[in-house]
Amino acid sequence: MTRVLITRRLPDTVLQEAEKHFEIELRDEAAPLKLGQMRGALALYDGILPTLGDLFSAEAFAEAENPRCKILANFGVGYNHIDAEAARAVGIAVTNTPGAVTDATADVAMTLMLMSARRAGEGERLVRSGRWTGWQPTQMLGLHLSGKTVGILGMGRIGQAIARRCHFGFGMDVLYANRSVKELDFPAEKLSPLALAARADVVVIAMPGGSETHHFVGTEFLRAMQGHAHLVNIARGNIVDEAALIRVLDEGGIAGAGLDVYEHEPEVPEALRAMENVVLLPHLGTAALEVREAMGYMAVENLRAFFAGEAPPNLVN
Ligand code: 8YV
Repeated sequence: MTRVLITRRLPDTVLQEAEKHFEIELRDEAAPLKLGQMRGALALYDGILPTLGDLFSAEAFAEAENPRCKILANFGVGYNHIDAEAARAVGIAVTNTPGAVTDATADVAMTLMLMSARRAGEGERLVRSGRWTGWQPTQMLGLHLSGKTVGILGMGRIGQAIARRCHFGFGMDVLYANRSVKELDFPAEKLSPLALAARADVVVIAMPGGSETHHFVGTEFLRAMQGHAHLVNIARGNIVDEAALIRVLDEGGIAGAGLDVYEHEPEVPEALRAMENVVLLPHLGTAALEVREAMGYMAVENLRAFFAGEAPPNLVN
């Protein structure tokens, strides 16, 4: 029987589905796999279903010559924690779960956009503190989103879902920066990242993580943004140079930020946590039961197809 390691507790329905096809080993621990455990797992299991945090770097594969493991079926669309090329070099396929995460992640982008622009986190803290003294005509005025301009970095599935919400739901103009021009079913203007930064009232990061986009949003980009503008990141933390973000927020270079992801999760710099104009969520992008189930089913289907000798639907390497 094919042995598969699942590195974290997934919804029961997903585990039941996986058990129909494989002999499952469920690692029921909160912490991601450590390097030694990864190397052991590559030797012991035919397939692994890893999650965010399981850092399969080139080092993890370095000692694996012809490993027993032939596939890493990642739970999630972002697989920048897996060195897919190093995996391929030792004969391991890598798959992900695109599509399943799109709408939920776009919804969290809108949540952060609204919370940051309309100062919802700050307002909630005021009420909770018991220090709210009552409605005032000029109290806690935020940025009105209707008719404003959103600039989206990365116009893949999630970027497009965010753009649709902004355009059809909020009547916003859409700018985007992307390597290629996209055929879109809504109006949107493609610009260079810096031109986008200068014109957008809200910038949303929706590009893939990884070494190519490391610190893509740094001092130059942030200083190009308008003083009343907000930054939202639902992609990967290290796309933003967090130290630069703190500096530019401190200088008043932008009005606020809404973040779901961080450079060194779960560490969030004290300076960010202390800022009233920053909304901080604990990587909630796909955190809804049916979404996690859909992601799990996709990962299991990738494993099933692979071991049945078919091409896994979401092969990335
Ligand atoms: C997932 C994500 O929850 O799909 C992704 O890339 O960032 C998340 O929302 C996470 O990756 C689970 O492994």
